[in-house]
Amino acid sequence: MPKHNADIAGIFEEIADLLEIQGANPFRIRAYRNAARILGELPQEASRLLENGGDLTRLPGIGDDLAAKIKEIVTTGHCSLLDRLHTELPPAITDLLKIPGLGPKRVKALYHDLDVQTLEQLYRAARDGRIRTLPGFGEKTENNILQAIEVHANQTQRFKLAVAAQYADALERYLAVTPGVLKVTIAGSYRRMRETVGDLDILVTTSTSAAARQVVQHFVGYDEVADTLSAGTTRASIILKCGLQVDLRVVKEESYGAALHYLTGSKAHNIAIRVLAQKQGLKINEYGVFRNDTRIAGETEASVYAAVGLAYIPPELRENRGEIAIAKSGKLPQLIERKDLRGDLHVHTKATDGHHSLREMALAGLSQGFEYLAITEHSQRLTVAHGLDTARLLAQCEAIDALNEELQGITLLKSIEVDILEDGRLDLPDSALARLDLVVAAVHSNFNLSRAKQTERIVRAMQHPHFTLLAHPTGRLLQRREPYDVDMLRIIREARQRGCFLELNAHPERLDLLDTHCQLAKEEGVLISINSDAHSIYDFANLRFGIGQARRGWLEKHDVLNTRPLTELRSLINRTI
Ligand code: DGT
Ligand code: CA
Ligand code: CA
Repeated sequence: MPKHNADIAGIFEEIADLLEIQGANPFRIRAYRNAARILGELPQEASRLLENGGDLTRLPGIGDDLAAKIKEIVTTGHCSLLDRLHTELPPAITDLLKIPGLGPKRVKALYHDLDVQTLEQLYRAARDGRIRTLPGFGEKTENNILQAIEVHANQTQRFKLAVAAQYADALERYLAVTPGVLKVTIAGSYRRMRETVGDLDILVTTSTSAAARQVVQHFVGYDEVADTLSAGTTRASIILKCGLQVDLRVVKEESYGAALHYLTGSKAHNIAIRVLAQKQGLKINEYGVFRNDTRIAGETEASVYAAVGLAYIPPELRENRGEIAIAKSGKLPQLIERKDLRGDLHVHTKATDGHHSLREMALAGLSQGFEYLAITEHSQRLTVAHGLDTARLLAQCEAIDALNEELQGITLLKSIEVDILEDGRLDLPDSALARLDLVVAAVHSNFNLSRAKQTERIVRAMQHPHFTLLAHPTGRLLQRREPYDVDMLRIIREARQRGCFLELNAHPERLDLLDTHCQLAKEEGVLISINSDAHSIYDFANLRFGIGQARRGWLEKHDVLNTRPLTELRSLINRTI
């Protein structure tokens, strides 16, 4: 029975997709998409809110009808509207949406005009050149579809980190209260904070073998289990109803560190460590570090690293990307932590497509321990988000000035998330931008320009005297839209030359910049701003994933712009070049 917010959000997304394929009223479709987003970002489980007698209609964007649907899903595990839509449309139609580049609008055209209902039929239609005949498709799109189907066929499903986190947190709580359990730790790519995970790997410690067997039984008895792949005395594998696989490993306390190190990976890191150990006449496995047959380490991860002459390497660095050599030299970075952030430079409000007022966002920022928030609404070109024109922007500036007079402990900075137009101009006049504390700029259109043109477009935007920060620099949406083709090194170097900054957007679908680009920016001396892109007071919770990504990119406190106190920030964002 689906209980987690991610399950309910998934149902609402599917409803929105199916309604759009049917050609339903756009407002109705949008309501489901908004609700899915709100649920996806809600820190508390909706099912628990209901259990405690909470009122779902108090959540932004959730009216009586949606609240009733959430309740129906939580209590029955079904949504009758979705069941009905499934009978009205071909069963495999949603598979088509998994092909990058195919949204509900295109699927609607393929279905209504070419009667394409399955991936197989899509493939044949593309191969036979029928797709290019549809209005708005063309030969290039047809070729892209063909390629995408081939890639899709070779891919196994991965889960976004934030989605996996909901299942991981619940399972962790469930196992933690199982009799005989001492420690529960989620290892694997999840612990390394990879942006997507293939499966979850859970490590549990017990003091006896009998307790271990009991934990395995308890694990396979979890009520979200759809299928048990294997269940032994110290290990088991299950598939949850959402399709996520979970592997369990139970060990004794004395092996905790060695087992955790093994299960955390990455495989490449593990292999490199094992080779290093062999050179020193040591053997490493899940049970410990051994010299001949004597165990010399294994109770903690730190003891494992120390046994091979290394400092403790944080999980996010364990990708065999140079971390072992650096650990040997004792110069590992002091990775950034959530508590180092003093503000957020990308925040929306109700004035455009956010859900809360300036005041509500300010108070939420304050409760995050922040000293400042930059208010960054969309600009006029983004009509779907009711982007601000000059007059509305200036009105908001006045509202911010007034609120700043009144607020204690937090300062709102006047800003904008201005569109970068196709030719690199910004979507508001200089006179308006000059009034702001900083200008955040982003690409929201023309994603398919050539590499040279896209790079030139962004570089031109950065040359604008008021430009401060490039938001979500690659534009990718995880599993939905590939990054646009740009020369990131050139952009990073331009930023350094002009005193600009790049964002690491912490939204779970973006996580943009990528980790390797963060590392590049650090090497080139360009500061990164880790921002939530909050559209509601709940979204600051997403910073956790941005911090994970930043740590994977080797970033330290001093590499991050929004760790600076306000006065220092002000002098950094005050462009002189
Ligand atoms: P995923 O699940 O695809 O997102 O990635 P991981 O890293 O969680 O990989 P997974 O679940 O296949 O295995 C969990 C950990 O177990 C992995 O990070 C390292 C360790 N491991 C798996 N296979 C091997 C292996 O062949 N050799 C070594 N040394 N370690 C392995
Ligand atoms: Ca895994
Ligand atoms: Ca696994």
